[in-house]
Amino acid sequence: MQQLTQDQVDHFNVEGYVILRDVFSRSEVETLLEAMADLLADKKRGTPGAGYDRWSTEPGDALNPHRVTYLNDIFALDDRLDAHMRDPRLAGAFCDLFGPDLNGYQSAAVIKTVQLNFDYHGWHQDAPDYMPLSNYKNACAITYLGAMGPDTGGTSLVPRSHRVGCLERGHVEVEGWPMKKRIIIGFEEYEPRVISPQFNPGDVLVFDSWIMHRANSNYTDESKIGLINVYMSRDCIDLEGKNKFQVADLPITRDRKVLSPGESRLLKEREVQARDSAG
Ligand SMILES: O=C(O)CCC(=O)C(=O)O
Repeated sequence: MQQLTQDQVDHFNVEGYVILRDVFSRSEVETLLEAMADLLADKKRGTPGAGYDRWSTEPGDALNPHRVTYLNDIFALDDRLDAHMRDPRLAGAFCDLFGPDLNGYQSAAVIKTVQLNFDYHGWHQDAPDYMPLSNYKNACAITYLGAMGPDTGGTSLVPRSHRVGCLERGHVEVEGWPMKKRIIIGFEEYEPRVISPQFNPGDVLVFDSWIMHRANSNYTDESKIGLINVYMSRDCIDLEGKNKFQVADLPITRDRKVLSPGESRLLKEREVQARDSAG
């Protein structure tokens, strides 16, 4: 079933993003928060596949006691998060954008810990990390599990910046900081066009992997969680096999039908074998 209106598809194509409001209900958000709380409870500093707050090693809040800032391949860690990645409202929206056959690219959580200055995360485009890809049909959905805005862990974007190509990237020292800040060289030109929407729990931001964006700081006393699902069209090929996540090349839909975890696994094995034997 079509999930996006033509206006929403056009908005994504022209602006490089679209905000979908109230996609997930309060109780669905609660379930996802419970899943994340279960995962975060035992993610002690140093766990592979996780990143941690670089400012503080003090205990965080009840939701995120070890101050995890990101966690990869969450679909493989909890059935509720696997089900979220396959939710027809997300997968269907991406089918409306990219066609009937989708593969996964990333399944992660970005967690803005309590009082996190996330400025170091910096302005960036995702695509330079993914390139070379065979086409542009690759984009990210963030599902917000809290009220998240400019200084409360939301996401800022530069509308229409997705078709300027990949800009040069850099890292700069900031006095007194324990880490370098990621930057886009020449970003000043785009700065006046930045938007920082307010998101409510259950809202979804879909954005093109070439758009300039930034994860915002969280100056509250509650961890704020965004679930990241990056999907791409099956014909968007990762030409150098750069993607080492477990979700890489995992079939999510075929002919718009959402596959079960078992169907996905089997099909991935078959498709990878067929590709390898074709050389
Ligand atoms: O968590 C966010 O607000 C943005 C995430 C982000 O920058 C990314 O996934 O590349």
